Amino acid sequence: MTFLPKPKLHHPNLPTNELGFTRRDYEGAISTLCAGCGHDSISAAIVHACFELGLPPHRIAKLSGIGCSSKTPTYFLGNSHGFNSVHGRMPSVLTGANLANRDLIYLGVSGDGDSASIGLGQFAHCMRRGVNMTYIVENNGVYGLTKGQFSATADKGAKNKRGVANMDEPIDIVGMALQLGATYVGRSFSGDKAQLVPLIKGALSHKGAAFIDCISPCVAFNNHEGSTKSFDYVREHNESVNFLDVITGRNEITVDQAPGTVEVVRQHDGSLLKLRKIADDYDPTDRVAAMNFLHQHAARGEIVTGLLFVDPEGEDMHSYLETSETPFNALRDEELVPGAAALEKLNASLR
Ligand SMILES: Cc1ncc(C[n+]2csc(CCOP(=O)(O)OP(=O)(O)O)c2C)c(N)n1
Ligand code: SF4
Ligand SMILES: [Mg+2]
Repeated sequence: MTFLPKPKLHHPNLPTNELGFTRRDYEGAISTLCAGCGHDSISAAIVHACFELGLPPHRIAKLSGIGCSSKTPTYFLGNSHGFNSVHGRMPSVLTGANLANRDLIYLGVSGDGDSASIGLGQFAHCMRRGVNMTYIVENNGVYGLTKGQFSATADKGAKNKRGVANMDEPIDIVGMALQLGATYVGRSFSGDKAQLVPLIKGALSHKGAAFIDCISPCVAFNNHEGSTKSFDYVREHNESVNFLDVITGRNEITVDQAPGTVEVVRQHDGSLLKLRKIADDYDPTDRVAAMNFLHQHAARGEIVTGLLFVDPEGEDMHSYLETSETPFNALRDEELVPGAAALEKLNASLR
């Protein structure tokens, strides 16, 4: 069985957000993933982020591909729109939905196999087109659903459960997202909720392509010694560049840390990203420097996490394409079918 509804009952005094919703209103069905799977922690972080941001669940559209990671939208945001697409095809389905209705908040959830193996082309084009979305890859370095084969993000030399080493070079999807023009790029770890929740909140508030690579250990097939995606390995090699706090609304904030250690970035929607620096030399608004930093640390075997790059003035696909501001489902017949005279005029302009 893959669908277990949660009982509707909850404590009457659960805290509510500005819309009057409790956290339960952002949950989904009971998870059927393996106990301890990193993906379940990411689902919990998504629920937490959407609750704290006070997002109306019916304004969110969650889309995914195929894999254990892509099953997770069933386990969060049960009152939102959902579409479980084909393996590696979430980005194009989401792009189409976004073109037809720019008013929804788009959340794409995928796996490392779904995005870096079969769906690599889809991932790349969605980033370079600046589709307004939050794109989360739940990265465990294996195809969990099909019993643990190495995916394209597995590190060279990493060993599988039987001790066989992966001999292919890994694809660094964070490096790719930076190079391809994503305007919000972060990496986190499913075991670090304090880092992951604000990172997701910042991404959901961002206008443009927001990408989060979240290392999410597969306890069934890739959590042993010799793996570079296990809980122990990631904890030991995690190099966080900053600590993020997201403040919504347009109120002034007070900066309580020593000058020079806190950076405040105002996003398009007025939300503020308050970044407490951990690495002194790290500038999250310099794309090229972020790429260099990432590669230098990767060569040392370190996994760099935090908000790695943000362009708060980033544009999205709609501004380049000058598409309809009104969702197609709200357009009237005469706007959708402008008639023979309009068609004739258009054809004449192309002759
Ligand atoms: C076109 C197609 N090819 C192959 C498969 C088999 N398949 C299902 S899930 C999967 C890999 C999933 O890996 P990932 O995206 O990393 O998700 P995880 O299960 O690790 O979370 C594969 C190869 C499929 N469903 N469809
Ligand atoms: S097989 Fe791995 S990825 Fe899939 S649910 Fe189990 S632990 Fe998670
Ligand atoms: Mg995987």
